[in-house]
Amino acid sequence: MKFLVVLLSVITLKCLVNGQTLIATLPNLVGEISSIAVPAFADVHESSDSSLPYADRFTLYLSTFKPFQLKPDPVYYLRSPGKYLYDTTNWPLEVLASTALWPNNPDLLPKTVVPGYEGMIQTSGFLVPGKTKGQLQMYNMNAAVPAETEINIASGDIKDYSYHRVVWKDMDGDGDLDAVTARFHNTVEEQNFVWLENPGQAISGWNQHIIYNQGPDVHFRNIQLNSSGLPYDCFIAGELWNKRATIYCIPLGANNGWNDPQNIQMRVIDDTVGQTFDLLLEDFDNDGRIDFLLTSFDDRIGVKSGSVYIYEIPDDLFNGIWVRHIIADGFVPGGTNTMSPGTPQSFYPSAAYANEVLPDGRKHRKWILVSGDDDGKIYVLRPTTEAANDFTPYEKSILIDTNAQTAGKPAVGDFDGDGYTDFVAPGYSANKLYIFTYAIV
Ligand SMILES: [Ca+2]
Ligand SMILES: [Ca+2]
Ligand SMILES: [Ca+2]
Ligand SMILES: [Ca+2]
Repeated sequence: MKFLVVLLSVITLKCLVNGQTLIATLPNLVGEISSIAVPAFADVHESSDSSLPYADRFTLYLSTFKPFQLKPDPVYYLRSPGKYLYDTTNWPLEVLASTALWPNNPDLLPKTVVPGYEGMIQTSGFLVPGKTKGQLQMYNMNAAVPAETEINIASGDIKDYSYHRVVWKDMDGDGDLDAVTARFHNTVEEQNFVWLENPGQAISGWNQHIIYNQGPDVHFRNIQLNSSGLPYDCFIAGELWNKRATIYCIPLGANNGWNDPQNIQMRVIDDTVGQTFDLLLEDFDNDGRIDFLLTSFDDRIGVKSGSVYIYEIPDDLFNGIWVRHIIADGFVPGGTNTMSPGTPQSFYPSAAYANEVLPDGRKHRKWILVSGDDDGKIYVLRPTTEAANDFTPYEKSILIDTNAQTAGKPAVGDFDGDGYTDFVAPGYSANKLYIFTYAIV
């Protein structure tokens, strides 16, 4: 009997080990779409209406831009992309609007922000002449013609600003979600970390409140963390123009919150890794502690190479050591005034893999999808171990080489509900969308 139990355990263990090793790192290419020029940032949002059939809950957004064309650039959308996953010959992508100069990521507009609106907020603007006036345009995707619901909540801008991300957060404690964003004017001349005050209705020109000047400019995220046992509300940023990763915190519940500069404690996490770009705040080794993942491009002459880092967040945010690990490197962009890599996103290849319990009772570590941006490739980074406290470099695999200058930012999700993760990956310079799935096709 004892022998049988041991034998069964060995068999079970072997199956699990085999099950893990058998999962392919890369998904299958389902098809390519060539009908959209210069596809840049893709994102898929899920409706709050869970009564909809699964595939109909999702809308795909795709921004495009032409740097040297002095007119607005189209943003496209596709409802229920999962319905078209295996039929890439004729994707019914439609123009949502063509009113933004250099649209960046189409960010989520949750239903709870303003009454009657649910959908997307389109960030825009960049440093290229003619494209410097960005906007924050909200769209109600429940409307029959979403373009008619367009509202620019940043219409009060008195200068040209570039916007890349909106994080929804109640910044004044009145119960509604305000728009927190980072922006820059004329690159190094001015950066603002700012929030726009929700007026409680869908109108343009929200009141603006500066959180911090000459700091966050492009990408940032919000997180609650303890420092020396005390709770803080924090933003961590990759400051592109200052070339530093930073953390800004206030004591949780502090009087006047983020609106009293005296409340803000700021620390430079790292100013030695070049042009810091985008980040994730997640527990990447499943040890119960949030970690900080950063993409950055070392732009020094003779280096010109990008990396993906994970930092361990110390018990003391302001005095402790943020231990840095390189999980992937060697991202080399082509051309000049270019950088690599771009935006990272974490994912599991399937629901079964996400839910699988390992022999020690823990879950699999998440994988990372990262755009190579100006190296023209998109990558999958897979942990080489499931162990906690082990940040040895990840396995770096090329998902797609577009064989052109710049790749875009993919959309990730299970769009058709078959339990397998799907990607819509833009090849910006290649003028192609690549459709992948982890399902066996
Ligand atoms: Ca509020
Ligand atoms: Ca309000
Ligand atoms: Ca961790
Ligand atoms: Ca799927």
